[in-house]
Amino acid sequence: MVGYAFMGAAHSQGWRTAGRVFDLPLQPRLAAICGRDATAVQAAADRHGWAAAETDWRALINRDDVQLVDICTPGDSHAEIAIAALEAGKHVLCEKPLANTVEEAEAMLEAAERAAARGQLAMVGFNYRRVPAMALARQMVADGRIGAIHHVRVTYLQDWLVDPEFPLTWRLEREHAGSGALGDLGAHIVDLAQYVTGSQITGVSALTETFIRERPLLAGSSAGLSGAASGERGQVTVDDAALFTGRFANGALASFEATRFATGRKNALRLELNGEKGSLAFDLERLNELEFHDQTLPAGTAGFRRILVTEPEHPYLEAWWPPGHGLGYEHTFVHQARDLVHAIASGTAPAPSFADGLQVQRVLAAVEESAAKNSAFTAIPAQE
Ligand code: SOE
Repeated sequence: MVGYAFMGAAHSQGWRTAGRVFDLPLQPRLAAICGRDATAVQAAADRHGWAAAETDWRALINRDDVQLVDICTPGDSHAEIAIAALEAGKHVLCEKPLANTVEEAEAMLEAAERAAARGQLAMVGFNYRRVPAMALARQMVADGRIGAIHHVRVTYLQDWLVDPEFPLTWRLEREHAGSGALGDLGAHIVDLAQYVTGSQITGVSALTETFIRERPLLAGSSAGLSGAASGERGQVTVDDAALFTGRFANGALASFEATRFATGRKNALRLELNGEKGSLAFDLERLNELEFHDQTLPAGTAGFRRILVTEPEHPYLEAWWPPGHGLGYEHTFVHQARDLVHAIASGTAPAPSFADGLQVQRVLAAVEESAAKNSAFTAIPAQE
């Protein structure tokens, strides 16, 4: 693994737990973790159960005891590390968004395609696909339970930037993060909406805004999302919020909202689909539930009902607790590890692929292009 902050910790937990909960065809071995600060990376190795610590990612990807490289660094290093790891013969898992630009994502896909010919796999870490209720929603859509979809409504709301004194961490710098709420949160909901509907976004009209343009610089390194502020100030170079409407290839109209300024909303991802035969609604803050309205029932008894997604027949639930004993955020990373191990063992291309990651990147780029032209409709080239 390269990187050991928030996502590194979440992925580490996934790798450590997957083989203890699920019967896996291969056992993940936490060989080595890498970061630039020798003391901090050794502490991360000890805390998360990695056998060794490295301070140079090139040394890590060339280790003989490493077969899979998991990239949990800021977006500006994804392309370089992923391409080098694939060229070094390793499988790759890369945290979302796949890259900071469409060009980088294209180069990563090319490297992944060359590596696939040698039997190597590459996957993007869109972990919310692995919420059981989201996998169930996708199945229900594919089974025709809500029929043709008319509306896709998705929001991802957080509030950790509303304080103007919150320091200028890497997530607020374009050169490191690529974009702001758009790439960090918008990437998730674009991927999730395309995953659940099984259809792609073909164009968008967007607005973005940076509400606070100057913030205190970081005094040292960041921890989690935040860090200590210094006396100096610097420019915020990414969006704080992105709103966009879109069209799907299946004919649906969609609306998306991604913001870090929704006071009181901590990690509020909501998705609602309205189809000719019914609707589905999901709220990440109640992630063991999926709401379903069946329009084919008599009007007098129809209406949203809550499916408690904790039955052994539900996706991923066969190995967990008895019905009603719910899961949380961290389990999505366990499921991600499980799915990738199965893909590696069977030699099957995993999803979301780098092609899926590139498609999301194209949507993000179209959002920025549209916002720069005051919400002009911006088409997205179709992709296999
Ligand atoms: C911060 O906004 C963040 O940690 C994202 O970077 C993650 O991808 C998301 O899962 C939770 O919020």
